[in-house]
Amino acid sequence: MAKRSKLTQGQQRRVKANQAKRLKQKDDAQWDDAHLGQAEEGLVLSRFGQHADIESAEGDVYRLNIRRTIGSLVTGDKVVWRRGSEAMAGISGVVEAVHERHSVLTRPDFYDGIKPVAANIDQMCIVSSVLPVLSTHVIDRYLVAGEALGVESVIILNKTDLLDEAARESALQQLALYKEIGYQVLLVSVKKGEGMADLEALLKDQISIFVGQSGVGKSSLVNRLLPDAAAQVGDISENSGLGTHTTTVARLFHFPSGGDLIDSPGIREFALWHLEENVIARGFKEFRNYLGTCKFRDCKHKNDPGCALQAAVARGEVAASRLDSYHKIVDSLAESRPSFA
Ligand SMILES: Nc1nc2c(ncn2[C@@H]2O[C@H](COP(=O)(O)OP(=O)(O)OP(=O)(O)O)[C@@H](O)[C@H]2O)c(=O)[nH]1
Ligand SMILES: [Mg+2]
Ligand SMILES: [Zn+2]
Repeated sequence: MAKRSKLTQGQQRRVKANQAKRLKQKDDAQWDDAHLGQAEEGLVLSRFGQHADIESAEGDVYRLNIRRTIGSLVTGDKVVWRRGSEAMAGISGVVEAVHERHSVLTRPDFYDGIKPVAANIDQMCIVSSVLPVLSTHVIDRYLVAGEALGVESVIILNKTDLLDEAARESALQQLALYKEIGYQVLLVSVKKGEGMADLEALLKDQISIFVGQSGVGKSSLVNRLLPDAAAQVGDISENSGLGTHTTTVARLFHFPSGGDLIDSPGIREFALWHLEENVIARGFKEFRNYLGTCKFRDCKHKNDPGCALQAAVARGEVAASRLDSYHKIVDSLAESRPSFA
């Protein structure tokens, strides 16, 4: 389901060089085929470089090597693995193959090209907070990624305990737009417990991922929902008011009553340069009725005569802020796409 990559030649060269470097790194535990047990099914909880924590069918967790032949493996992948006759250097066996995924969330990375973040997700929870500011542009970027992926997106505003009445009113006003477009919006507070029952109900029996900028409280939410999770929680920088990138790899947790939750590392800028312009436009759900009805086929939806989207904004059917956001994303494509060809 992931879009095919659109990388410059220079980017492709850099990615290849980086992969080649990785392949040269030596295995620290290797078994002959004779010392490996039968194939077993497993679920990837977390991946660290050439190792992954896999949950067996019995619910036990093992740290395993990943066969070099495996192209990509991320949290949420279903895999086939084999147990080593004995654990070596804390490694209990080898992941041999990855089952087909029904979805994979990807993001472009300067050094690694298109990077998968997590697989087999049903639902993306975009966590935001009011500190330093509530950014609807950041929300829009994640919504585009979610639409491109074809999964449900939910907007979660955390840290409502920091809002006085006026600030809460203004946040609600900003988010009302998203309810109109058709997204669920939840106001929560890890500190005060607001909205936690609703959030729990929303996550039940789904495979969900928490995404959002560093410091918005993704891991804090995980710990509140699943007290045994013991996810690491970081500080907010006093200078910038931004998070300090505490979570470094995605990790999957189970709800005792059904459903999985993936905590993911905060990303400062969720780049979208791996997506085509028309995919980005369709990522703005409410634009879809108008796309293809502009006077000119190559309409940029700016000052072009006969632009159906501009007309929809003028009639109040589409929010000007969303069209602005669209243009900001499209304008940023050229800048953020690395070009060292
Ligand atoms: N006031 C308040 N602070 C909160 C709330 N939830 C989380 N925090 C604080 O926000 C800070 C960052 O929390 P984390 O859970 O580490 O944030 P994160 O989104 O996981 O960040 P990364 O792992 O860096 O992506 C911590 O100091 C938390 O105590 C809340 O509801 N209210
Ligand atoms: Mg975290
Ligand atoms: Zn147009």
